Amino acid sequence: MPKPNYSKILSLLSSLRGTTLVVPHSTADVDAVASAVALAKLIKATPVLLDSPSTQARKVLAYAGVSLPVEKNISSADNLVLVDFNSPQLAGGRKKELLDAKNVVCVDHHAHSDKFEDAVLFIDEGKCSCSEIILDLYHKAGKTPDKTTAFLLLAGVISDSAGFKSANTSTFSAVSELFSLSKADYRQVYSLLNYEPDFSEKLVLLNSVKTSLTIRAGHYLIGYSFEKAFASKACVALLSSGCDVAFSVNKEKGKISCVKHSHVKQFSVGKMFEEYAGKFGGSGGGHDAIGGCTVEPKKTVSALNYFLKFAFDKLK
Ligand SMILES: [Mn+2]
Repeated sequence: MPKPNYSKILSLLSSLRGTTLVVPHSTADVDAVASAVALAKLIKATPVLLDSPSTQARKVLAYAGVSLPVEKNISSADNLVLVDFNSPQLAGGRKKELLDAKNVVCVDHHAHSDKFEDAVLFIDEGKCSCSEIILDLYHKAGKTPDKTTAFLLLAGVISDSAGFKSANTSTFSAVSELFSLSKADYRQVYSLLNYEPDFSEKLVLLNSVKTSLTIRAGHYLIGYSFEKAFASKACVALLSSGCDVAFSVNKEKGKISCVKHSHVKQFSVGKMFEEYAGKFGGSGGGHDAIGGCTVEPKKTVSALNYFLKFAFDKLK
């Protein structure tokens, strides 16, 4: 993948004519809503949602005093800038409208095998959050995010780096800049992002550990379990309980998620799904340590077996 050219994408975004909506993925998380609000401010566009955001994103927006409307009429805009996603798979029930839109630009940090075909894609996989990409666009434009925008971007970086677990060196300079611009208090941001999970979530996570199956591959343990919700958190629960690689599987929907510990260097989760989900009639992608795919529901178990064997062969 060529090195992302920030000057080029900034001049393209700044030269968009007519009305522009900045749109995060379906069930937008903190990184996605922060990126939408901040980028819209930078390029004088309007941030909107496809549907209601995640609980965490709702809390962060409310704390920051920012409200984002759900836009019913996406197709009336001249341009769409999609943030924190580049695949129609992440558009939820609004997939068709986005596929039909004319001028689409994606600004993202994820790899995905099923990308918007006619869109201009700007993907910096080196960033652990889309918020860091947006901050770099501010730098390129010679602008400084205001206090509220800096706070949102800060929350975006902290939440998408999973509390710095997937951070890299440049994440810390971004975070230090955003702390001083937002004058935010770390404990306050931390407690905002680490709310008490609701009861159903606690039950799902405990059950995922209780019912998980494990495979030994050399010194490593690969765990998997079947859930209908909280997939990536269920994987993290397995990692905290001793697994090195964890899968969470939703058979009804054909969804497989995977998270691995950062000490597992033998393969990239995102690349694995990007490359092989197509064998099972689906698509997928993600990052080095976290990713997911959606396959034909009746092929879920064969896909799971394939990915378990893939991880086993890399680790044994
Ligand atoms: Mn993100």
